[in-house]
Amino acid sequence: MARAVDVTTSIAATVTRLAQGLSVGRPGRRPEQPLVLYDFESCPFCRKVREALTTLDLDADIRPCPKGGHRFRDELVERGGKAQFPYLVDPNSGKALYESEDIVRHLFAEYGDGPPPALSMGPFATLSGSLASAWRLGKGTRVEPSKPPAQPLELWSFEASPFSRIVREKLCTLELPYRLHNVGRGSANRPAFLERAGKVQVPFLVDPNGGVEMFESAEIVAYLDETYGA
Ligand SMILES: N[C@@H](CCC(=O)N[C@@H](CS)C(=O)NCC(=O)O)C(=O)O
Repeated sequence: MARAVDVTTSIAATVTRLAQGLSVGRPGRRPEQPLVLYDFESCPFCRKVREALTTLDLDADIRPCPKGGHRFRDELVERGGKAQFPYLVDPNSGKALYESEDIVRHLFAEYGDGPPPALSMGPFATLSGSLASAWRLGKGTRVEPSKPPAQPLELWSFEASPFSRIVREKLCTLELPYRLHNVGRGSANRPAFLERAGKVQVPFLVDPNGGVEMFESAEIVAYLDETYGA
């Protein structure tokens, strides 16, 4: 996909979801242990959960499960019993959940200070989330052959960021696990991010396997393809 089309359709996806997953809103207590999410980027149900993670300013360990992949799909089936996405594991509450709206309700109940926003739930969220994926012409859906990293990567991002989406899609199709650091507008994590990265700009990728730190989405995608694409 030409770069201009790539960026324009990613912006269209954000607009189609009315910029859900842009800002932090009413976060509550913080989890002690990291949340784990099995998802794939283009899934509209998974999008609802990722938007909630940004709204609640929560990090998560992402286990990408693109269609045709085995690296984490097989692990999920062993863990939960079926290949259905999203699936959230919350070691803090001892809960593991399939249904997206159950997951969003759980996240707001445990880590929020109020109910989920109306736009984050229901048929409108599913429909607009599907339309958002349609703009992306299937990106972040099907597996591409890849080599597994020895250690998970780290990505600073927020759900509505058009440039971060392009990187998340590539991490997804290559089945590369990563710690997602959400730094939406108003995030309490932004000062630490500024300290760590030198500026507040997303996406920001850290690959501990190669000692690599990068900002630019097109360069990150090229790096991931070169390093992990088979
Ligand atoms: N009601 C479920 C629907 C989840 C769902 O249908 N997920 C699709 C992906 S969008 C799925 O798991 N498909 C199986 C697959 O991709 O193999 C929810 O809200 O979580």
